[in-house]
Amino acid sequence: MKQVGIFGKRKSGKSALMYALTRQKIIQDAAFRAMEISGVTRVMLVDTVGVDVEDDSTAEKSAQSVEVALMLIADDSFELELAWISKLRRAGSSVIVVISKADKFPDGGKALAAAVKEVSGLEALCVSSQTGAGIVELDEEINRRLAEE
Ligand SMILES: Nc1nc2c(ncn2[C@@H]2O[C@H](COP(=O)(O)OP(=O)(O)OP(=O)(O)O)[C@@H](O)[C@H]2O)c(=O)[nH]1
Ligand SMILES: [Mg+2]
Repeated sequence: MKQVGIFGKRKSGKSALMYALTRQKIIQDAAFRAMEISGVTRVMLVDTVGVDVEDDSTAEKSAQSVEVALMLIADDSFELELAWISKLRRAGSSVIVVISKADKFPDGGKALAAAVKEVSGLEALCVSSQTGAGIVELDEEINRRLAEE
């Protein structure tokens, strides 16, 4: 089964995002009954320990096995995240950059996404697990990346 890993620092919102994505799937599948089984069993979402923990070997291990990786960025110090993005790509993962807890920013995370783009050239999706903003778009992007794999 294909795996989608959720990476980010401690308390960046990884587990909340996993729950929001799962809930989104369940709601969708309730509406499209025919898709129910394939939709639910098609991918495995993998929650990980923070990339900023002292012993990040379990995150390293996950990095080797996921087809698609979400890298959460929750504030404007994101050097470690950029280093992990390179690492994930070298391991063969397709990386989606996520501005996490977007509801906490007055502009919905747009300025932070622009800063990430300026430094790395990467487009980030602004997502809030709390309000649900961007969850559908993220779900669609994950599916696009999985289709490319
Ligand atoms: N405002 C806001 N708070 C959030 C959001 N997502 C998570 N949080 C809060 O941020 C804190 C950390 O969220 P978690 O989902 O546990 O983060 P985590 O990355 O799994 O944390 P660890 O597993 O401890 O590394 C909690 O207090 C959440 O309620 C969000 O989208 N918006
Ligand atoms: Mg967690």
